[in-house]
Amino acid sequence: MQCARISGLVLAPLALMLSAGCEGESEPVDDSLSPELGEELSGGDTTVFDESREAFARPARNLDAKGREVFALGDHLFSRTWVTAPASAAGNDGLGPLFNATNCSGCHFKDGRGKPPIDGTDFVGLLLRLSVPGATETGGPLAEPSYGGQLNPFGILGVEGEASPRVVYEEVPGSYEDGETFSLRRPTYLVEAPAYGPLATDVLISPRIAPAMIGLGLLEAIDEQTVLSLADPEDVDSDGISGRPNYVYDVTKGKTALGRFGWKANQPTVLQQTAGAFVGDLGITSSLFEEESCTAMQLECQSAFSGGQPELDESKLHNVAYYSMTLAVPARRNVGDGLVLRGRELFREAGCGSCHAFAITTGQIAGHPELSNQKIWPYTDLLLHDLGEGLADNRPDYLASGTEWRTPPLWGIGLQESVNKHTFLLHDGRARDLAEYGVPALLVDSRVRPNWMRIRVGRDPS
Ligand code: HEC
Ligand code: HEC
Ligand SMILES: [Ca+2]
Ligand SMILES: [Ca+2]
Ligand SMILES: [Ca+2]
Repeated sequence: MQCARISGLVLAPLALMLSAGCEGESEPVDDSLSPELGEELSGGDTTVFDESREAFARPARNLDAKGREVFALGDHLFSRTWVTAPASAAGNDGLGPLFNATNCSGCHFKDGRGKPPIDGTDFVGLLLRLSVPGATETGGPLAEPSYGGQLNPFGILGVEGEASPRVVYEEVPGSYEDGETFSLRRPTYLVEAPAYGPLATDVLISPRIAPAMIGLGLLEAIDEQTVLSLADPEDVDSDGISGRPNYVYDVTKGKTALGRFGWKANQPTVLQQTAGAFVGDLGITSSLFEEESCTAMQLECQSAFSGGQPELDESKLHNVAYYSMTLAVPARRNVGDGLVLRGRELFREAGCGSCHAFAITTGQIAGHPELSNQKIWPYTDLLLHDLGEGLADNRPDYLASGTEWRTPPLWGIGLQESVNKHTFLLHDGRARDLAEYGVPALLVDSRVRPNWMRIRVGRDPS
């Protein structure tokens, strides 16, 4: 993240609170502020102290030796390249027939965040979820009839990739109250050269960037009751914030469960998200999702070689899920720094913490003593919030409407630039830097704006 002057008087310290690490700023600071006990331990005892490019790639600090072995096995599977079946090394094949990438780290590069594609480059790191209006019997989005629930740009030999997606950005100018101008990007997605006929005329497209992989097991370890205690769907306390839970289908339990993962809290567990990524992004089946994602139109896809029934055995699936759950959160830096503390106060006063919740204590999670009963600082409530038309994808996902998004955790976000060499933020990567995430964050839906505009930042869009 950059340390340059950020537009508006307030964003700079806010940015610093999240990114921490700029030096040489000369703003007056309030000496009475001090960090809370353990505030730097974003992930409790799991927290690692690492600011390097590997900051998102470490196992939980308190993980025992046995856990570290499983972590290492999962790590290998997360970054290895999968190949087409049949391959000489049985158990390592099954890529495709349709896919988005050949390994998990192709999108979650260095266990961090994907980079939105620039025109002319391969469309990885960002994927397009597809559906048509309506819902399945379990309440999920209804897949687009010819292309399924996700656009897969690539196919194995003999199977055509689904299309060539592209994104074009429009610059939308705006200005702050002090007259300084800014420009925000508004993306439009084009699905060019569709190989299986035209897309449904009422197709709904949700662009989603690959999020960082840190601290996911801790988020799963938060008791459902704790999440629900942060919800206020009818805004009974009239503070303008009305977070509500998503409820989604849990395949293993065979019933509905609280949604926690994905940009719309559309997945209940890391295990299900992992199995979903294997089949949806790589084309690799597992016990949770035994069917390849070929639609009725995709005949070559249906008759392609399989890498096994299922392709991924149970222990491999378990190891990758375990890895995904135990990637550590790096510590917050410079928590005692005057500017950082001032940023924290502004963050609080502006009401950011009403959604990006401060400290939460995890509950008990089976098989993971290292994640249980930890005081963590995730800066998320895991709830859905209506952010208005500007950020809408207009594609419902279980209970999430077309304008709702799950509050993303902010832990570690200041290290994104070191790890991923870019500063793009938000669900589709449209925000190019600090100032741009600040602006959309402040220009949301009028129902939430009045409260957290108590500090007057940015321009009123109306
Ligand atoms: C094509 C890019 C891509 C690939 C490849 C990919 N992912 Fe993801 N991943 C995403 C996107 C996009 C999301 C957000 C999904 C959503 O919002 O529905 C995500 C979300 C996740 C999450 C939940 C994170 C969170 O904060 O909610 C986990 C866990 C995950 N992926 C694991 C994996 C694993 C394991 C693999 C390899 C089997 C993998 N991913 C491969 C793009 C990718
Ligand atoms: C009403 C709840 C709410 C409030 C209040 C709120 N946010 Fe957010 N924030 C969200 C949601 C939801 C997103 C995801 C939006 C998206 O991806 O399109 C988000 C995204 C972000 C992101 C980008 C995260 C990422 O992973 O890309 C940052 C940074 C951020 N908010 C900071 C702030 C700051 C600073 C404030 C206070 C000025 C604030 N937010 C207030 C709900 C909120
Ligand atoms: Ca396959
Ligand atoms: Ca597809
Ligand atoms: Ca409220």
